[in-house]
Amino acid sequence: MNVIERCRFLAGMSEDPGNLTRTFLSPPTREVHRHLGDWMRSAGMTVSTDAAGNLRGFYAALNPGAPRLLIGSHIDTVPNAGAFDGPLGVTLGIALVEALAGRRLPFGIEVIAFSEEEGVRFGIPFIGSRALVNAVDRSLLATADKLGITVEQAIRNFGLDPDKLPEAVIQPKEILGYVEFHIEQGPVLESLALPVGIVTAIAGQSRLDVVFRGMANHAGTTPMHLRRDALSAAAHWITMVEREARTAPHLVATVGSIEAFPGAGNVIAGEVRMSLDVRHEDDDVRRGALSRMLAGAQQLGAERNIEVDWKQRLDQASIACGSALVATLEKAVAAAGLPVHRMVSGAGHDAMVLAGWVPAAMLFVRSPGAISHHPDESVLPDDVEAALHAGLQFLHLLEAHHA
Ligand code: HGY
Ligand code: MN
Ligand code: MN
Repeated sequence: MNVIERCRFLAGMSEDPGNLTRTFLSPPTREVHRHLGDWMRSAGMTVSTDAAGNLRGFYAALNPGAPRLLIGSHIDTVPNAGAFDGPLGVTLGIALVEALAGRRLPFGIEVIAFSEEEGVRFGIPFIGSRALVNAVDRSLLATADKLGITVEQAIRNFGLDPDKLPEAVIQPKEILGYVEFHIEQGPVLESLALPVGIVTAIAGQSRLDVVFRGMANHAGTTPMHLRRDALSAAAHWITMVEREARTAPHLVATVGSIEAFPGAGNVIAGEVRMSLDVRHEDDDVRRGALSRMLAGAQQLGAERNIEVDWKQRLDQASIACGSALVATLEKAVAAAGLPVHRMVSGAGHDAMVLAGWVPAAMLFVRSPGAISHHPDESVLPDDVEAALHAGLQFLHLLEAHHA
């Protein structure tokens, strides 16, 4: 199977029959590990699973003790996902090692399938890559999902030992850097008719849980002026969030999930629980917009006698990707005969977690129709070939540099 066939094959491993949903260490993850592990071993890698559930394939260097290059991405998905967001970066990493056909380099290669990047199950993203930078702390381990299962328990349920998390941590002096191949998940490369793009920065993101509390009451007997309707207040606030997000270029804000309680058609909603996701490559712009959105919620609450509460789940600073590693990736793209286009990522990636510890570089692959986080997400075979070619040039340039 080629890279695309492998991604589509893995997409059949889901916790929801009929669509692709694979959250942190859910049962289908074990099947994905089995197939990735087989492909890694047949490419000459030794395979292990760390205490955060990251599957790690190691391709030894010519000389023991040489540094290693990390190539990775995530294998968890959003609900009803596409086949390529995450798995493309892992299967491309394996394909690069396969292309070496047993030839050893002056550095090792570690291909990593991160266990969790989307943040779907626990509301906190990057659990897999956080383990590599020693950022899975007690409070994260104690975070519970909707069923009350904590991250720690999910790790144990998968047969892993959270006490071994320190063994997952990388030593920066042993690492050349981290490179992640990823679909762009946006319209830029397609609009420019380009196959690949070099990521120069990854937008920062704020993720919150927001609650509006009014009072449930009878839909038929409660006059409009006597209501404390949490859902109509939330509706006003969501349009306020959208209006605020339109005030600055590249600023985006999304209320992606909303639950109304008690959730009956003949009962005024007494409580509404929403998510809020705000992003921008400039952290001041993002945080400024967020504080105006929250002030707007409080203003609405005061006007409508609605209690407003929120819990910040994530404040992930934006990162710039400008290391020598990125310059080498640019040279590799040019050496592969491809146009070099630099761009910002609106989506978050494991690279932003690792960038705090080691040089990180990302190569985007065009997303046809700019569709992602959707079953129609796809990639073009020629673009995957181009990414593979650039990846091999990248290894070649690193080899020359470290010979
Ligand atoms: O939401 C994101 O930015 C990514 O898909 N985790
Ligand atoms: Mn992704
Ligand atoms: Mn994603």
